[in-house]
Amino acid sequence: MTYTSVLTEIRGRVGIVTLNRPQAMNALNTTLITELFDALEAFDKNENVGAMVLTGNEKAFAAGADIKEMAESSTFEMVNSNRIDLFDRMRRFKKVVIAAVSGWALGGGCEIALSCDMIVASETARFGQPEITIGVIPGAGGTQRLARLLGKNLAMEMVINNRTLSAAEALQFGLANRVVPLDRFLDEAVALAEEIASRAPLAVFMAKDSVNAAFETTLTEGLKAERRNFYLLFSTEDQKEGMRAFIEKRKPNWKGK
Ligand code: CO8
Repeated sequence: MTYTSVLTEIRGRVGIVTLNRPQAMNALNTTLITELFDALEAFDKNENVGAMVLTGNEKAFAAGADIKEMAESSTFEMVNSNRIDLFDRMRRFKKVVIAAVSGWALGGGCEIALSCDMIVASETARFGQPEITIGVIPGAGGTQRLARLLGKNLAMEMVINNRTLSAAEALQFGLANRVVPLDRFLDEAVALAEEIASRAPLAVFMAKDSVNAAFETTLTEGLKAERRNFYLLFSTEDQKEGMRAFIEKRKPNWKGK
């Protein structure tokens, strides 16, 4: 498939999707959002890919939804456009998606990073939800994910008063997994993804599914979901292989079955 606004590449077992509208700070117009999720979906189904990295450029991961595209839209048009609905596709990916963020991750750009499974940030990364400054609020999960991740007070400040987080603050408050020098942010994210890609695929999927359950349900239901996934893994060849390899003091050879 040929894309106009994203670049795709497979490095080792890692599928990399790069947002590529640098002239507009990777503002998320309909074409970019559609291509971005199509590309991730293709990697999710590709058996040569074990994990994915989503990135932008050094200046901008993404500066939010394309303001020029939606400026004159009515409520009716926004409801009927599928722009925000496209974001829901992020939750269906079975493989881990790591956001490699440098520069601005604002509005919808911050929301995409938040909906990835992990975030590797460069020292220059800056996260924010500036929608309030243009008369709206986050619409693709920002209020919910920031409140869960950072707690009510900081989320309120970010969403209501355009408080941005530096990379160091993002690390301190648990939004970013790690902060690395600017010239290494993509390589570090790819190295982390490569490590994840080398693990038992079904166990990775179950692990991701179980952690995500913590944000969806009560503790009792979450514990049940975890236990079901744990028991289910005993029906896989990889569970037998992993445990036998430990006992036989050798590296496991995962089959993804
Ligand atoms: N939409 C459209 N164009 C943009 C956007 C944007 N979000 N951000 C930057 N651009 C364009 C600029 O208009 C400019 O274009 P031009 O050269 O034609 O004038 C070009 O990118 C370069 O930008 P700047 O000259 O402004 O660059 P600076 O380095 O001075 O500033 C900033 C960079 C700080 C990132 C600044 O551009 C900015 O503040 N951008 C807007 C950030 C923002 O308000 N984002 C929130 C948007 S609303 C949103 O995301 C709602 C999400 C809802 C769910 C998603 C639905 C799809």
